[in-house]
Amino acid sequence: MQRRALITGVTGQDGSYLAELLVSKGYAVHGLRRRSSTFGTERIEHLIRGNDPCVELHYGDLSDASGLARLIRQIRPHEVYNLAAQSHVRVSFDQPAYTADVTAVGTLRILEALRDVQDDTSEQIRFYQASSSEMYGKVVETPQKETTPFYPRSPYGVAKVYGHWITVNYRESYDLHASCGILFNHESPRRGETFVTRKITRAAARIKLGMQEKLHLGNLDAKRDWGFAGDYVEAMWLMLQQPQADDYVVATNELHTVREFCELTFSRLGLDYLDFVEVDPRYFRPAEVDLLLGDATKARTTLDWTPRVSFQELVEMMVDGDLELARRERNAGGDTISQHRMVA
Ligand code: NAP
Ligand code: G4F
Repeated sequence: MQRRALITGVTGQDGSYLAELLVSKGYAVHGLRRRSSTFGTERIEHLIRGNDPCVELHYGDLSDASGLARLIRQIRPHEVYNLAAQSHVRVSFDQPAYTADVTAVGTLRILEALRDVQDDTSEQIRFYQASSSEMYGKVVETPQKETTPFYPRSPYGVAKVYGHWITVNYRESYDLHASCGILFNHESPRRGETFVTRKITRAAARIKLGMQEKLHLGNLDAKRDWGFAGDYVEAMWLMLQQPQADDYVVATNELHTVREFCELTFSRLGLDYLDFVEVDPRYFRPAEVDLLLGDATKARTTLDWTPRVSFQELVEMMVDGDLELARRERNAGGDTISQHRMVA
């Protein structure tokens, strides 16, 4: 029988890579999309268009409990991947209540729908929760692993801690097959344009082509463990193939600063970042996460998962993608960036 999967957040970076992976494995893939005045499906156009689309989209929102319950009853998925979230840390300081409603309570709404439908189905539905290294925040040990205590530093991080623990609680209370992937930062050419890596590669490519003069950033000394999103969605799928649900750190165990990301990006284009990058305090956060470094030993030994794309390859992939995009924009004679002065 063909397995059915439901992905919330299918229009986002990870949702698009996960949908591709599940389609390649023969799943019937369903995706939750929220209503917007624009299409918002750029990352998955190749999966939803044509006579025989690979992914079926359904309108819904993590704030709408009854809609989520109805959808889950209708699809009866074998696997549910909860990737939807207000996922921007800086924005969560501006929209803390909204972030809590979607990123924290939204997870509970899905778990409640699963708990109800689980009672009248013979097969156990498997659930994946997108937990985050941001939960470690002001880290109490390095590297961080599954047993490291959480100390979140943003409304987003706090909301993710709730989503994490409510998932663990439903696993222990109702025998749900519910797993949390504690994923460290992962990027790609499909990364949202206001996350720091994509902001850098996008701006550097435009600077190279004379379409932009400067790049304004916040804390250049922040350290992160950056991997490739395409590698990380494989870990999500592997977690749901295990006989027992559990929680796993997914990371590269390599540390780099924002400054290093700038250096590599600009040098790929034959430029020196010092000539173009300016620090703008508007991009500082009320509370910063200085360092995140993950220990993915458990994912490596239990899931047989290892990252394939190196840091250097990731930067090159993103720079090359954005150079191509900037060329297309220039040739079309337009400037499609409307948000590069937004504070995020
Ligand atoms: P992303 O690109 O920002 O995608 C977020 C997705 O959630 C989008 O599809 C978005 O829809 C959807 N969404 C937002 N609010 C919603 C709502 N109220 N109802 C339904 N859908 C909603 O994020 P990502 O980088 O792919 O990350 C995927 C998940 O992993 C997120 O939960 C994120 O917090 C978590 N995570 C990410 C990382 C990372 O480094 N990327 C690391 C750890 C954890 P629109 O397209 O309409 O905006
Ligand atoms: O790219 P960022 O916005 O990612 P951040 O805050 O680490 O969050 C991302 O990773 C989390 C996993 O740990 C996810 F859960 C979350 O959903 C998201 O995907 O910022 C990275 C670092 C920060 O320290 C920030 O202060 O870069 C620093 N930074 C410096 N200048 C900047 C900027 N970040 C942004 N977005 N914009 C800047 O101009």
